[in-house]
Amino acid sequence: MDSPDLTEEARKVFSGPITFLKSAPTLEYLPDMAVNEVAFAGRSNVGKSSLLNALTNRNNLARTSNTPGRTQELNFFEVGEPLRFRLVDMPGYGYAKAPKDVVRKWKFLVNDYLRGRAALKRALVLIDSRHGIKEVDTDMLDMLDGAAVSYRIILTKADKIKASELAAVTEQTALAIRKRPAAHPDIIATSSEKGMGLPELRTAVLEAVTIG
Ligand SMILES: Nc1nc2c(ncn2[C@@H]2O[C@H](COP(=O)(O)OP(=O)(O)OP(=O)(O)O)[C@@H](O)[C@H]2O)c(=O)[nH]1
Ligand SMILES: [Mg+2]
Repeated sequence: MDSPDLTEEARKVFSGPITFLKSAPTLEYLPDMAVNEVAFAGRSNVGKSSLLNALTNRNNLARTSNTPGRTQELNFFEVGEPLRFRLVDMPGYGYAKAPKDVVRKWKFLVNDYLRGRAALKRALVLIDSRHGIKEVDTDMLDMLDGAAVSYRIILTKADKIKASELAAVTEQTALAIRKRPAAHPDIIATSSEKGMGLPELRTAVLEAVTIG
C-alpha cells in the first residue's frame, strides 16, 4: 500500500507547474542530468503521450495522435517549481510501417539513453491491456533488463475491456515478468480516458524519483 502522505503529495506535484523542456532527436540534444527522470516507453499507439497528459491534467502537453509513430524523439518535461524531476516521453516501437533507418535510429537512441543515463530512475513500460505483452515488448524488456534500468509495467486503455478480462491480463502479465531482474512485480492498470489508476501512477512516479 502507498502511504496517504505520498499519494497526497503526488496529487499536488502533478497539479502544479509542468512544462515542456526540449525534444532530443539524437543524444547530443539530451539535457544535462539536473534531476531524476522517469521515462514512458511502449509500442506505438499504446497511449504514452495520452497517459502523460492525463497524469498531468493537461490536454496538450504531449502530442497524441491516431497515427502510430507520432513521437519520434525523446521529449523532456519538467515537473515542479523549483524543478523536482523530469518525465520523458519516448518514441514508440513496433510500428510495422516504420522505415528501416527509422527503426535503426530508434534502437541506437533508446539504447544509448537507457544505458548512459544515471538520472533515469525508472522506466514505465506501457502495455495495451487488450493485447498483453507481445514480442516487440519483450525486446524492450530485454533491453531494460540488459541496461539494468528498473521498470514497471503499466496497462493502458483499461476502459476498452471488461473488468474480468483486465484481471486476467494483469495476472498473465505479472507471471510473464516474474523472472525478469529489473521488473517491479506490481502492475498498474490505467485508463487515460476514464482516469483509472492515475493516483496510483502519480504516486509510483514520485516514489521512483524520490527514493530511487
Ligand atoms: N479508449 C482509450 N483510448 C486511448 C487511451 N489512451 C490513448 N488512447 C488513444 O490511443 C491513440 C494513441 O494514443 P497516443 O497517446 O498518441 O499513443 P503513443 O503511445 O504516444 O503513440 P506514439 O507517439 O506513436 O508512440 C489515440 O487515438 C488515443 O486517443 C485510453 O486510456 N482509452
Ligand atoms: Mg506519443
